[in-house]
Amino acid sequence: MIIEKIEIRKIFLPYLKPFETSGWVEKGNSGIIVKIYSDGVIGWGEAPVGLEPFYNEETTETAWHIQKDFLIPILFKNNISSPEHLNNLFSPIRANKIARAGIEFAFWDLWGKMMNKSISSLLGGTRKIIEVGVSIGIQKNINELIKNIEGYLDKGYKRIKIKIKPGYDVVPVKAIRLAYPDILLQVDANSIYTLNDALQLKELDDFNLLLIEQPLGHDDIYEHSLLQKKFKTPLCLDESIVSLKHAEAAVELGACRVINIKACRVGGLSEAKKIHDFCLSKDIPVWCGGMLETGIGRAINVQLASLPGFTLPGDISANDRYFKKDIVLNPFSLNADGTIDVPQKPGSGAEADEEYLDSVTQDKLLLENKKIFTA
Ligand code: OSB
Ligand code: MG
Repeated sequence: MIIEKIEIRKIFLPYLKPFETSGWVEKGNSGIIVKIYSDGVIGWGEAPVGLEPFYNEETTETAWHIQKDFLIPILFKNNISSPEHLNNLFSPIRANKIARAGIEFAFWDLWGKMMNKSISSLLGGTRKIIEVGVSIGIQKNINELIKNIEGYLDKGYKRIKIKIKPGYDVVPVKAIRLAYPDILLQVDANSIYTLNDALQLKELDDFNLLLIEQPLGHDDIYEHSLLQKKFKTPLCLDESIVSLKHAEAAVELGACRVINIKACRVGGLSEAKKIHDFCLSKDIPVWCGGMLETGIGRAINVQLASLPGFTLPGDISANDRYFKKDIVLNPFSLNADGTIDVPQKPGSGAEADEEYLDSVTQDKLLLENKKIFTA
């Protein structure tokens, strides 16, 4: 398959409210939206990067650079025979997984449309509906947090995740359990703690949490294995798992009992599928994480979460939990039972709202494949 043209754009799509984690605040989606053209068909992808390198090392600017100067030239130089082939072509580029994934997602969408199959069916998905939850940022105070949770439970969300940090961990969890003894509840620390804090964290072990996500270093596996031994609650790794190799190391070392799979964090859907298959073979439950994506990236996550090993609810909420208006014409809505339907049409299922997309675009670059005109 020859890619004839590719368009990348930086967007800014404000969130309903700023999203605060243990280490940073995001006011809106500052990702890169990718549009690729081949033989009259168009594929859409999103690299969900932020303005600052606080989740991982990537930013909007680094992803733009890697895509423009390295990934797109590779795309134009080759006749790409499959998503796996694309993955092999991109593999000499170290790290920069979200930049890679943005293009890989667009290729999968295009590939699905050409094959006339949903990404879910191409990956071996088995679910037509997926269970989802909501991830709630750090709030001003506990009252505000409980009010937020109440609102989401009223809407039908069945699983709540809260962000925690030192000084805002045991107290909010205790308050939630007092108000809602039985809801599915989990916490995410985004790498803020050290092994020395473990004793304080140990209190979290008594609240029947589904899991504790990424308590220690963003690049650590070993110390998590020491911590997991002290906890009955499963630890779950997010930031630390950037490839299948990392997933294998983490599981073999006992660093976690659950893995959060974000296709963007591992370079795309092909690698995500390999991690899923490995975890399924080891009885490690996985769930689909999120990066506050627009409807374009969200559609990719929904397709991935249809695979059989995704047995825990994902951080995939309906579009209206994030944005007043999204850049797609067909946003997801939440079913009354806390699920979302998996689109069955070819590709990711997302339909871009190009007019609105234009209005939130900060910078745009259209590159044409000169090779096809000289061939
Ligand atoms: O660590 O899971 C995370 C958002 C941005 C960056 C990292 C994370 C998150 C979330 C939100 O928790 C998940 C979502 O609703 O998309
Ligand atoms: Mg996380």
